[in-house]
Amino acid sequence: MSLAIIYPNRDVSNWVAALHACDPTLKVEVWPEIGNPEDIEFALCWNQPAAVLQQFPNLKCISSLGAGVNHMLNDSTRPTDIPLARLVDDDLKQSMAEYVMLGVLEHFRRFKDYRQQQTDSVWKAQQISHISEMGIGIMGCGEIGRYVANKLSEFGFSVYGWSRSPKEINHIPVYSGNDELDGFLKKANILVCLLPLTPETENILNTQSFNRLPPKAYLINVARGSHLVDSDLLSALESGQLSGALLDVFREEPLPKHHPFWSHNKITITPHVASVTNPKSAAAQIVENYRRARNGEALLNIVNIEGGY
Ligand code: NDP
Ligand code: OXD
Repeated sequence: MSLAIIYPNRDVSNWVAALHACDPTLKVEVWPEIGNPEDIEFALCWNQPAAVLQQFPNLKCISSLGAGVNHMLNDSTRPTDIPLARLVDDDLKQSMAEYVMLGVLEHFRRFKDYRQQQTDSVWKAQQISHISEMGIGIMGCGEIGRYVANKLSEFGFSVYGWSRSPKEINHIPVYSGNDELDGFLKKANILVCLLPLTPETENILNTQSFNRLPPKAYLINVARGSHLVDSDLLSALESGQLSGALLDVFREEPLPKHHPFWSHNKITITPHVASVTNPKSAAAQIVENYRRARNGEALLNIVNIEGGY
């Protein structure tokens, strides 16, 4: 019996090594080189091709290779009677916190202006507000959002959260539900999207939301490209309602060469690298989940399929 890694067009030797470091006896197969499909009990997937999961009649668990599961839930060929798990991982949280902190500080300390000034040989100090006056709104206070919120708050920013259900995070005010969205947005000089992509959150970064933010707000989207209405971002940058954006995720990835975001001087682009799963740190929970699935025990980090995350 074995575990299959299904990650098309990727060298997954680091995953195989990390899984074997946790359990040298584990039989790992890498799709499409699967011996007997009946042996596969656990599928570890990222961007699996349609219908691939239907080949395995003895599957006991499907797991995302990342935190997000929208790619799995959108696969209409996924066997719906098999439980779905995802990754919750300390390295993933830390790495996301590094990325968001960098984006926040770069904007707050006006480094883009200084880069332009260097190009123009201009010596001029830019005005900045006090760190405590810089409101940062974190949309999505789950495993990653909560961690990022705490790091920014510890650093001295005024941090606000927004989630579906009410919750408490240390000294950070958390707004919840659609009724409290406007109250949350109006505090956010920098808006960070860390929501899962669901039917409720798709297109949530739109003109209406941007207009609720303080003027010249800054957007950081590290969640999914389909949270953002691309044309609404371009209009908000044009009008000055938004002063800039840092985008790590896009509706189509890789971002097509002709896309207007590439050449926009107020947009910074990274290629979906805000937080990349580290096999060495994530492998143990996968091996443990495989053990649990085989023994019929409750799985770790199970996805609420109805809720969409
Ligand atoms: P979680 O599932 O732990 O957290 C999701 C949060 O979003 C929860 O706080 C949840 O609220 C909130 N939420 C969900 N739906 C709504 C809604 N309709 N309205 C308001 N709040 C809502 O996810 P993670 O923190 O682990 O990951 C978040 C996302 O980050 C992933 O789904 C993925 O898309 C993205 N990601 C991106 C990476 C990158 O490199 N760019 C890397 C890793 C993740 P509640 O707490 O009430 O349930
Ligand atoms: C994830 C991602 O969801 O890398 O883990 O986007």
